[in-house]
Parts: sequence; C-alpha cells; structure tokens
Amino acid sequence: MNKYRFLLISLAAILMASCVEDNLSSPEVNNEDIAAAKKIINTAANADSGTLIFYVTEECASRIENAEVTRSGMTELDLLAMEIEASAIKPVFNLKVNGDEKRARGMHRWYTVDFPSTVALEDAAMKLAKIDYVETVQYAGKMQRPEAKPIMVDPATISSTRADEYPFNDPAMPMQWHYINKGRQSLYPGSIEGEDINVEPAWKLTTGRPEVVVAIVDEGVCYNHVDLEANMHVNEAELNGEDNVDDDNNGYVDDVYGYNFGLGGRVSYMRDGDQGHGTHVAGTIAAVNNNGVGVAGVAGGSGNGDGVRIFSAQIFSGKEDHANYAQTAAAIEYSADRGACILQCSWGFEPNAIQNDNEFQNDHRYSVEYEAIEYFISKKNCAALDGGLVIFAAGNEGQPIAGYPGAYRNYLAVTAFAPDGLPAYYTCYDKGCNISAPGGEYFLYNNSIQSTGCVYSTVAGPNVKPANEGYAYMQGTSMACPHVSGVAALGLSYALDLGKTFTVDQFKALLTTSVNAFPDSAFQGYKDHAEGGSMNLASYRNKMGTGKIDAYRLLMAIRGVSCVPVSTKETNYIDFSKFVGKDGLEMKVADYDISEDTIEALGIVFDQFTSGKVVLQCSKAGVGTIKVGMIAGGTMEGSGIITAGMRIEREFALIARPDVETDENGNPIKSDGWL
Ligand SMILES: [Ca+2]
Ligand SMILES: [Ca+2]
Ligand SMILES: [Ca+2]
Repeated sequence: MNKYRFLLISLAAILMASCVEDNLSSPEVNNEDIAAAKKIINTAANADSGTLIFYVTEECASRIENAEVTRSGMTELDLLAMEIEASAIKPVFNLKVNGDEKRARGMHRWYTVDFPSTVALEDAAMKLAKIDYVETVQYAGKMQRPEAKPIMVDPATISSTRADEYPFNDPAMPMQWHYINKGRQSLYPGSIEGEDINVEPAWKLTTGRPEVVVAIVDEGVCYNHVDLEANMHVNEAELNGEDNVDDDNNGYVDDVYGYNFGLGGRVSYMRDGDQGHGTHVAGTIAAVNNNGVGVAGVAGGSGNGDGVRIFSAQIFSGKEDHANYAQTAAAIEYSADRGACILQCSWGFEPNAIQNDNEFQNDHRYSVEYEAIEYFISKKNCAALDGGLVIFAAGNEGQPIAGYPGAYRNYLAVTAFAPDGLPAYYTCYDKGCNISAPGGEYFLYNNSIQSTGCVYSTVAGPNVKPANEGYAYMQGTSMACPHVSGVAALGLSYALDLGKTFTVDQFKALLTTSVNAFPDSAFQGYKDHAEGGSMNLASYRNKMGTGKIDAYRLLMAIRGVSCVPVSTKETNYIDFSKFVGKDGLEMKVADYDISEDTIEALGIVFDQFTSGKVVLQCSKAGVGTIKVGMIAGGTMEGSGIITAGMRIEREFALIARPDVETDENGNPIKSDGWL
C-alpha cells in the first residue's frame, strides 16, 4: 500500500513565527519576521538539510545568472552565503535547453543554495526570506516513495490454457483482468465480466505509436527488462557515446534511458530498497505486447516495434535516496525537454494536510514543482495535442480528497476500483478526483490474503532473480494511474492515425467523458476488505470521478462517433435521435442496419424497429457498430425535389455491458450523445 508524503501547511510556520514574535518587544521586528515567514511556503518536515529552494525577482535573476558558483554578486545574498558557508548557488532549471522559453516563463528565477547540513535549516530559511529580492523560500522536502509491497508470481507457473482466448500471445494475459475481465471467480471471488478498461476492442484500432512518448516519474524503470526493452525511448547520442560524458550536451551525463534525479547519473533499479514500483507502472503502459513473453501493456504495440515509448525520470532510489522538490521539478522539466507528452505520476503528498486551506493552496501554486508541471503542460511534444497531459494517482489513504499535486484542478487524479467494479478499499475519492481505473486489491480467502485481484505487471530490482525478468502483483491508485496514462497514449496514437488534433483541455474532456458509470448498486451496503475493515459504499456515491475509463469509448470519441451503452441484462429500447442533438431538434429515426460482426460480438438475440426505437436484446458484453438512417427536418423523407426531410445516415458504437442503467422505458440513461 502506498504512503504519501505528509506535508504540514505553511500557515503553521507563520503561526509559529507569530507566537514567537509575540514575546518580543519590538513591533517592527515582529512585522519583519511575519513578512519573511509568509514567504516560506512549506515546513521543514521531511526536508533535505543543507539546501534551500528560493525564487528571486526578475532583476536579481538577470544579475546572478552568470555569477560565479558561490558568489551571486548580490550583497545580501552573498553575506548570507558566507555566513552559512554556502558551497553553491545554482538555478533549479536547465537553461541550456529551451532557455529563452523558460526565461519567458520566469523559470530562471528559481535557485537552490547548498550549505553544510550542520547549519540550522529553519534559521537559514528565515534569513533568506528576509532578503528583499527573495520572493519565495521552499524547503527541499523529500518525495516519499509509495510503498509497493510487490507479490512476485512467475508467469511460467501460471496456467495459460486460456491464453488463446486473448488477442495477444503474452502468456500472463489471463491474469490481467484489468485489461480484459472475464469475471473469473478464481482470480477474485466477486469478479465481474467487463469491469476493466475495455481495451480489447480498442486494440483492433490501435495498439500505440512510437511517436507518443510517456515519462515515467517514479522509481527507476528496468530498461533492459525482457518485456520493456523494445519500448524504451533511447537517447542514441548517449547510447553510442562515451561513459561519464554528456554526449548530447543536454546537461545530463549518460541519460540513455532517462536520468536519476535523486542521486544524479544513470537510471538505477538495483539498489537495496528498490521495489520495482516504476517498472510496474511502466509495464502497465508499455510492456511489449504479442512477444510471447510475460504480460501485455495498454499501449505496448502489436509485437512489431510499434508500441508507445517510455523513459525513466527517476525520483525514487533505493531506501531513501529520493529526489527533493527541486530535483523532482528538474525531472519534470527534463520530461518535457526530452519529448514526453504524458507525465505519469504515481506519487504525491498526503491530502489532509492542506485540505480546506485556500490561502495555502494559493501560495503553494508558486512552488517549484508546480512551476515545472506547468512547463510540462505548455510543451507540445505530440502532433495530435497542443501541450502535455499530467496524470496523478489520487492516493491510497482512503481520504475524501486526492493527494497533491494531483488534486489541483488542472491535473487528472485517478481513483482505483477492484475486479468487482467497486471502489478499492484504500482509494482516495471525492474532492480533486477526476476519473477511475483498475487499481485492484488484495482480498481475504479462507483467512489468507490473496493477490490475484491486484494489477499484474513487470517488476525489477534486487529481490527479483533474474533482476530483469520479474513480474508481480501490486495494488494501489499507483497502479490505476498508468491505466489512464496508457489509454491516453492509445488515444493520442489513434488521433495521429486519423490526423486529428486536440487542445489539452479538449483531450482531458474526451478522457473524462469516455467512461462507464459506477451503477447505483455499487454504492449500497458494505464491503469487507483484506485489512479487516469494512467500507460503507454509500460514502463513495458520485465521488469516484466521472466514471471508469474506457479505451474503446475514447477512441470512438476521438473518431467523432457517439457511443450508446446497452444492457446485456435487459431489453434495450433505443431512440437514436436522442444521441444526435438537443431537445427540439427535428430528427426521426427511419431504419437501422447491424452487421453480422456486431450481432456476433454482442450476442444479439433479438432486434426490431418499433415506434421510432430500435429494440435490442444482447446476450454478451462487447462492442459493435450500428448504422442508423434518420430523417432530418420533417417527419418523412422527400423524393426528387419534393420539399420534405433529408435522409441522413450515422454510425454509432454500441457498448454492451451488464451494468448499464436504463430508465423506465428501457432507454439508456447515461450516454455521451453530446458528441
Ligand atoms: Ca546527455
Ligand atoms: Ca555519455
Ligand atoms: Ca509481453
């Protein structure tokens, strides 16, 4: 289970400062200290000692940019540097790459100062904050890695007798219920067919494209994993260059498959304490499909070198050599500069720390990591999208708010559901949560904890032998998040196929509306879980985001085809005119045509046209298409040049599922007919 960093609010620092000052006699000193304390945007809890992050005025930045390492040329800053024996004052961001663009955004105003760890940190922060041209001071809090607890399972031991029912030849696909859930009770007792990301029909349209690059901001990705290597994004200049030399002169030495921002240097995954978390996340997005080995990835290609590409922006390393805020910001900046269009972030800090504190949220906006994320969003690295997509895990504390920074309005935060289609017991929900995906969960069976309800993917690390061939189950919103990143990557691949382009806001709207609803029945009663507790499902009603991500729906939305959900349990009476316009539009359905493939895919046992409605009985979950003839304007079709309605034809996608809700007339309630 993942644990998120606990971040105390800056208000506490301000209040503490105020309390201390109350004991002093001089009101001038009091005000000066309070003003300085307000510039400090977080507390020293969990922060790196011996370093501080700060943001200076434009004028100061332009003067110190070319100054020497330990001398800024600014008097007050240099006096402080001498006092704390500073060893370096350096910019956070890499102005060697896209420098003009970064200067225009003010990114050159972020600096770090390094000094001996014996110097009192909070004292140094206050002194720094008292300098006029220092506008913001941020403690270099360390990112805390989500706890992964992998449960290793060798795919060779798995019965793959059913593997021939799957679209690719990867033998472990039957364990990946999160892609194709066949409702097998042996994997998870409450497993329900179709409670997955509906990627199987999507794979008939696209399996990914190498032009779509995803940055894995996480533990180091095992770049030579047998099931990942072919989809790694490779820096050829470094691959073919010299060791310890920055061959492509991008400011990072030996960044072949990414970079380790906590320790500096090559990506690593074999340190004591590495859990395989980053490799697991990477596998969900881009494990190589159809290579006869291990697992499949959501956008891992078809086995012909055509998957999306990933690289490692490593912020977690070993037991505790994790990146701090400044280093994490650099990792995000690097992701943008290296060409990623999706930022995959299965981490964050604990939500309750800053809940309901608007003043703090506004202050925190100016943090160094926020600056980096906004830069990522501004970079156009995919021809189908005018910027970058940022996707965070919602968090695993079971709190009614997403973790930060994912909870910010502009970033997607992903909640987790289990193979039964119900909220996973650990998932955060409600405020700041945008969409849901499979995160899986452990469950109790005969009093022992079972892992087969979790997400199955690649792992690597010191506990895996051989280190680059591992597979494991993990649970968490950390595992849900890459499902959304993978589906988004598939969507962008398909948009490239079709030559379509979207703004970031349009694409986020398509993602968050390409979902299946949690039916109302999901929010009734209680559910027992592996940690011995019981969830009151009513607490989650309408709070899991817009719904469960559906890859096929996203592709249809990108194509511009409306999806019509139909039930496999009840007879459907569908008025297609409802899906082509708003109330008052004069549109009459005249006839329809369903292909043999669709009849087979949905197990259609009965279909008929009655009173303007198509009556359908489906016997299995699946997708297909239907062509509907309509009279636009008027109630009857004209002929020749006679004034009457115009006959039009439109294609709709039918999505058959067991849990579609219908109104009293059998019409599907939820639709994306607005498209
Ligand atoms: Ca380099
Ligand atoms: Ca090199
Ligand atoms: Ca594979």
